[in-house]
Amino acid sequence: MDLGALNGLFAIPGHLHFEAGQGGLTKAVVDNPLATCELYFHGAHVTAYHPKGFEETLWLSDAAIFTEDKAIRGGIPLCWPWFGPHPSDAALPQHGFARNSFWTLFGTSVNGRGETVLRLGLQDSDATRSLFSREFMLEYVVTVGSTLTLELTTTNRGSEPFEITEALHSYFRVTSIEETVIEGFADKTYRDKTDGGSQKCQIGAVVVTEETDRVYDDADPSCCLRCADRMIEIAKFGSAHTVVWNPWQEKAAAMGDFDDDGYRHMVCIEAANTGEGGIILNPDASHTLTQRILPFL
Ligand code: TA6
Repeated sequence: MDLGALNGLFAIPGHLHFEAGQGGLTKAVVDNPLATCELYFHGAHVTAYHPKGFEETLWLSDAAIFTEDKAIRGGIPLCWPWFGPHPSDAALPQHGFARNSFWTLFGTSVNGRGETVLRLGLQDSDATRSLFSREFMLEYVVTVGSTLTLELTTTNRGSEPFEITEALHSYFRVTSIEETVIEGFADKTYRDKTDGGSQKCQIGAVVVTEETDRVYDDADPSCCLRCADRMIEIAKFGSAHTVVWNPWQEKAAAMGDFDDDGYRHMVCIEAANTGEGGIILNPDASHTLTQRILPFL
């Protein structure tokens, strides 16, 4: 659909319009009285969220690549229908294919709280079935206000049960990683992927002083990212795990789309259901993974 038709059908004056973004990829631009936000149809990828009166909440790499065959580095990539490497076929794309697919805009609206709501979908196709031989409907609802709410709903449209793993792979912007702590994981067990996946127990707040790649067994609804003079509450629902990741200097430098000192200004906190606790969906069943981002200082 061209931009003219898209704006004619779905733009909302005072809230939302559509334009060509980086790499010529189509993006939704939200600018309402509560916040601004950008979302690319490529990967249904939120790349910016800036509640009014606060700073930009998400980190986006200065070296991010905006092409249809690559996930955008930063913002909120969608990892689905598997998280990390494919469990049995290393040739398949890391983190699945949702973040590299072109999503369809189903609808836009303003809710009773004056928030802008975008509803996008991805349905199985020959392309997806070549990677994941299941019939599904994936719906993503993004609600933009003084809180950013992300709801990713999987529905099994086939006749057999299937299992997924997934994550809302949110990259948060921090003033400096050295001044950053993440509260809410004390006494929780986690698997340390930088140490062979060994199981450990979190003592106190999470601080990042080296490559960090942890999967917390954490069904609790919220944690708090605190950096210098900023605080963000990160809540979640329908998620058995929270992933905390920072590649640190060497791994960041090895990624062409990750600016070299970017690791000092970001940390990923991801609502997830990872390999050890995938979601099994029977025919016609649905599951929703939700993350809610609330900057409050
Ligand atoms: O969420 C953490 C993680 O699984 C890390 O192991 C690292 O691979 C990161 O995701 C980024 O993955 P990507 O494929 O986006 O480079």
